[in-house]
Amino acid sequence: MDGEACVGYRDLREFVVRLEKEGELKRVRAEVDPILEITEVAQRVARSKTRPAQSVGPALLFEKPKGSKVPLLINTFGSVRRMELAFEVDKLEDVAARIQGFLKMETPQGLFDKIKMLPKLAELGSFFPKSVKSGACKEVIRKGAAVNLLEFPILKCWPQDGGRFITFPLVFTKNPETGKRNVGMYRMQVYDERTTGMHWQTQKHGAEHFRRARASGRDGRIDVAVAIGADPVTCLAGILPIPPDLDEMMFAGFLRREPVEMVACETCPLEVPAQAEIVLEGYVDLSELRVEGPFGDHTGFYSLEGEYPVFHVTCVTQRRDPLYLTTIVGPPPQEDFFMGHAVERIFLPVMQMQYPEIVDIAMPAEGIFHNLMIVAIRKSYPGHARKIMNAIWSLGQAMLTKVVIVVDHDVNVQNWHEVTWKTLCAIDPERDVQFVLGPVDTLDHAARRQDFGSKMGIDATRKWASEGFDRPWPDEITMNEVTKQRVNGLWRELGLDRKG
Ligand SMILES: Cc1cc2nc3c(=O)[nH]c(=O)nc-3n(C[C@H](O)[C@H](O)[C@H](O)COP(=O)(O)O)c2cc1C
Ligand SMILES: [Mn+2]
Repeated sequence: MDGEACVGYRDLREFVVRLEKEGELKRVRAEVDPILEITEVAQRVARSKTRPAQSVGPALLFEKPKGSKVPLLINTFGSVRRMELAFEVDKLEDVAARIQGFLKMETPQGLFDKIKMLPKLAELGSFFPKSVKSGACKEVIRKGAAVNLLEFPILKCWPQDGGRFITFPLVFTKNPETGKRNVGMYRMQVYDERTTGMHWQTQKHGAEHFRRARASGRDGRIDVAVAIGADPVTCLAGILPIPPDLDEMMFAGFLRREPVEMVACETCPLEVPAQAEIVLEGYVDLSELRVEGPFGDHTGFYSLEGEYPVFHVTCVTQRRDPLYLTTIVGPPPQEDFFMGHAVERIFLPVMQMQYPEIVDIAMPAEGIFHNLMIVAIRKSYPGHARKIMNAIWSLGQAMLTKVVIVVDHDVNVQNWHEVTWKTLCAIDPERDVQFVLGPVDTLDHAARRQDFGSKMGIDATRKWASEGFDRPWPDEITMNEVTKQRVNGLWRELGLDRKG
């Protein structure tokens, strides 16, 4: 396994120990209220004041959230460094390289090729989730009337929020037709001790399971289990934009280089990570919808109220001393920027596999992921930039991208200043902007309808004669080497170096 030892964190608390050792976590011993106060403290500590947000404040462990005996962990993944620690790599590109290694496995031709591939396939097989009989998440089991979500320090994040929200859940469902598992991170508004909202947006896999179950008229319910807090990679697996029916837990096993241990639920036929801190078991009634929201969202605005399914909790299993993992979204950049950034780095090779002309992509924090993607391509035929826009709009969750800017390969998309400068210089707006209609992000409050609206592509590549551009395209200004060398030689004599 890449010659590395298997040292996957077993659970969230092992990650906390590591973060503390690395100086990446601070404990808050004073009592702080999960109603708004924790948000304000976390914002002051964690928000970056500069851009690009490379390294910001530490993870915070609130030991005494007001009104609860359960400590609360937040901003756990809020820096590139902590993301690297979570994946146990020196840089996120190392994760991408491992994925690329697997994608590059070509279909074997002869017997020898097949044999050569076996170790890789065996390695892949060794990452499949492992069913275990029990686990730490079963230390305490409460059923029925003994269930009380209000014992947990669930945040009310922002003043106009409709209530308290569980913000870092792993929501487990099964496709009612194929039986395949899905895990998604969908926020859950707490209505009372045993009921929450289930905010799976319409294009997400959980929502699809719900619709399939409804269509087949099963007994009026779909089983749902929710895990809160597990080893860091498993926690992050809920946000991975992978195809439907590809198991997020398998992917998590691959990323952490060790299978995720799964244990059967007490009251429903689902499995959850055995090392989770807290597990909520229950069901979503197929005929029930309830008003959810408003919620201060990662757009930096409140998501409006909407009708969403309702999750009924029938059983809670947890550790004796659970940690409650949560996060806050709000005006960018927040912790979720680093989650999205990790996803961007890790999935770039997957995109390049299908579209090798893609040199790099960037999703700046202010674009909230779905509002803006900048793509650099090695352009090789007329209309190439438009082909890539359409490719982006046909990919998994990237289909929701409101604005796609396509630039030439020599533009550094990680440098927003350079992108702005060169994009604005490269366009004749009427000619180079393209609009399409299609699915848009549920959180897009400006779209003409929820989930449906227009998207814009900007072709900011150099225009070619074969694209009907009949003027010369100017060169970018740079100094020639001869002059640079001459001035290098003169430099000391000029006495222009700044002191101190
Ligand atoms: C902090 C955070 C909160 C999120 N909240 C929601 C949510 O409430 N509803 C939703 O549909 N997606 C939400 N997402 C995005 C999904 O987790 C993401 O799209 C994921 O890939 C969905 O899984 P799926 O593709 O299996 O449906 C959130 C992501 C993050 C990082
Ligand atoms: Mn999925």
